[in-house]
Amino acid sequence: MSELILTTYDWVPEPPRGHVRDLRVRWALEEAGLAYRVATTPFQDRGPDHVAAQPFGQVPWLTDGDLTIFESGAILLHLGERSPALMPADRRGRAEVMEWVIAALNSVEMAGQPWSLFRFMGFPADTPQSEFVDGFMKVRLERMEAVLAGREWLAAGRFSVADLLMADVLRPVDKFDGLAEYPACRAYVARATARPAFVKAYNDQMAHFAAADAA
Ligand SMILES: N[C@@H](CCC(=O)N[C@@H](CS)C(=O)NCC(=O)O)C(=O)O
Repeated sequence: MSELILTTYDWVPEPPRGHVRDLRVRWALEEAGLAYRVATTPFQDRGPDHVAAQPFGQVPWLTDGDLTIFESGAILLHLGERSPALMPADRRGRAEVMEWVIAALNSVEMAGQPWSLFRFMGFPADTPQSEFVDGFMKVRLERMEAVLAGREWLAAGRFSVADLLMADVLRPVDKFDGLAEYPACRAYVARATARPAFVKAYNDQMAHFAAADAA
């Protein structure tokens, strides 16, 4: 098996710590028990090497031998191929995991990211723009609430990368108390983030950026 290298920033400001998307990949690697090391790229000065690995100048990316993969969803699906702890091997189970991975990114994060950013930036709540963003979030959360009221995990009757990703997508919404009216969603995030692999990944990310401060 080739060495796995996860690249994240060398440093980020305080507010996004605990939410930088290398966390998803750390979490998956910990769930799978796959050995890896963390490499860094400058946050402040994003050069051509960075853009060659991640065309948007963002993080994370994963190096797996001669492969370099960007986009957290693609990385999680790649790791799912490497570990049955992350994705079942059967055709139906894999299809379910893949649809929920894409749903997390394309249906839920697409609404959750602007919703969280509005709060993070402190934009006023009583504007048409804010109401639009709230409405978009609401229709997605209503559907997620109905789904999660009826099952513990999203795909194939078991925990998978789909849950890891969906829970991470819902975490910023929960942080700004956006799940208060969605108890099944809130319990799902709590259930997923109580897993030892999440706790390890979270603590490792926080320690990584704290070490950068100290340096
Ligand atoms: N769609 C990308 C998004 C990556 C992303 O937003 N990365 C953030 C850190 S969590 C970043 O690098 N932000 C800095 C920037 O966009 O300049 C993925 O899921 O990997």
